[in-house]
Amino acid sequence: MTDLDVVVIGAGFAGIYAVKALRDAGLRVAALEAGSGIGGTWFWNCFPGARCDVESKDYSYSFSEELQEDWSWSERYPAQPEVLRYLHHVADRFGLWANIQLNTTVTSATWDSDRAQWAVVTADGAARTARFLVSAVGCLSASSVPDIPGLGSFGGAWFHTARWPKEGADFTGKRVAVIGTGSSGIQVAPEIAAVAGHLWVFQRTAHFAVPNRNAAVSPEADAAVKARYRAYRAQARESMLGVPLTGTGKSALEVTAAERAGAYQEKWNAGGGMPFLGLYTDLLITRKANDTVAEFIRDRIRETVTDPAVAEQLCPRDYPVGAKRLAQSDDYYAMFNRPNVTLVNARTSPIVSVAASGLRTADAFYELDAIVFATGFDAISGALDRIAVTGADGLSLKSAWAAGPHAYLGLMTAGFPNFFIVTGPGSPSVFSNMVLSIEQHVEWIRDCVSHVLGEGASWIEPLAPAEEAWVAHTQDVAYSTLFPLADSWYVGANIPGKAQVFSPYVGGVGPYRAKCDEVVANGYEGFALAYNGTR
Ligand code: N01
Repeated sequence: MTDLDVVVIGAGFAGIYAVKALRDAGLRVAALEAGSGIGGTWFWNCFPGARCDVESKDYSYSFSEELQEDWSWSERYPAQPEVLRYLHHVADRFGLWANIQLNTTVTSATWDSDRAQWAVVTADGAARTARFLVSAVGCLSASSVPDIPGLGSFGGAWFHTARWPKEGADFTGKRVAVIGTGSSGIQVAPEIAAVAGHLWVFQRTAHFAVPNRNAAVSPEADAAVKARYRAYRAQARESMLGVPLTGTGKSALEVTAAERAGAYQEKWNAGGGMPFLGLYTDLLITRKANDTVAEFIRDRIRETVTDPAVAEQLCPRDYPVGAKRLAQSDDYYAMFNRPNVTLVNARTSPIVSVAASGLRTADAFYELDAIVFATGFDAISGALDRIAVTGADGLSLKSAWAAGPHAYLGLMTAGFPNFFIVTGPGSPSVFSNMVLSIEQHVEWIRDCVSHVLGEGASWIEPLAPAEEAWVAHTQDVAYSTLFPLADSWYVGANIPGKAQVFSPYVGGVGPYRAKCDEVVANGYEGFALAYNGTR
């Protein structure tokens, strides 16, 4: 008998719910978590300004009506500490701590076909066996620091936003560089600018950002959400992004310029990225439609930033709005009006090296006390790449994914029996409200595990042709949109040498859920069960 029925890797939103769901299904389950606390992305990304860009009423579990009732969010867009408090509340409320092992980094997982089990080894040398392995490592957990010569010689302090020190960092009066202007850089820079002596923001690619308009959630608003939560959640599950949105249902090009401008302004005033992109049906489909919203945002940047030359540099031009994650901030662009903030063009003047006292670009040297890397992640496959996962016949996941990560329905990949990936490549994952997509995957996995056990089978794995057909479908859907037009982490373009494949499924969470349900209704179509260890 194996030590456990299921090993779950990670204890963020996905791992926590996997523990709850699998344990409730009567399985012996443990989540192994590298961090010293639960929370995953919300544990590691504790940098100042870290805040969710999905509304709290959406970015929360829906599996328990009692949980929904007894938790009240304080803000429309929750800040990192509140999300972490929520996850602690969930672990306490459902008694999950006994099934979670912290400070436990999984280093390898090896499938044994003879025994029909996984052997999971952790950094402390301990080994556990389990029939099923569930990856809940997250899409954005392997942080990426660019390989800049001389970084080791830097005499000041340096940080990565996704490995922020728990004790915090004091930038008061300091000379600070922020490198990177994606969602993380856009959130952290204004916080640093507020206290720093001087802040240089190194921008390689300008990024679109829209306002948050964050606000406290009043008791009345909280009660109103709770009064119709069940119907609201049902709507979310059928939606495109996992959040009910009210768009116009029209093409951006079929309305007048004045009507469009009015609609964009309304969304700008209301705040939030998803409502913006859902406004017209073709904003993410045709460049001409997208250009209308791009120009609207560029106009707001020009209106906000007083130095016209700086404003122009902050105007993104290289990619369609939304093809990189639309950032949200109420103060990022205005920050450039502060006398202690300088924008550095790291495209025309790339960073070349770091020395003891600062950072050198192609044409200047910046004396610094601290460097903050907001340079993102080896996304989607990076965290699994850092674990030696070996499937049947000695096949390593790294080699199976050498040409880019892939999985049937984003859930399982051929050659890796009884191995499930929560929000894996080929699922809506990062193109949706992650919590909703996590719940759907965890419930699907729980039911699949119960099915395998109920059938008396040794294992389940996808058939290669089914996986290939799904991957081809995800590509077709992606390439009918504007998403692949950006050099983004969605395609792996941010990691030098990484194979570039657009892996998330952008066809919408509603259609995706229907497909997953249909596969089950058709007797796990595209999957094969093995009996008595025979493939
Ligand atoms: O990372 P990114 P992120 N020299 O990859 C730059 C989620 N998230 O951590 O675009 C100079 O988006 C790079 O430049 P370029 C969200 O899904 C959510 O900000 O490659 N610059 C880019 O500007 C998001 O999309 C929230 O030219 C270098 C930046 O670093 C995802 O996480 C908050 C460089 C990286 O941007 C990732 O966001 C935070 C170099 N050598 C994150 N290397 C919320 O919920 C990289 N860059 C709000």
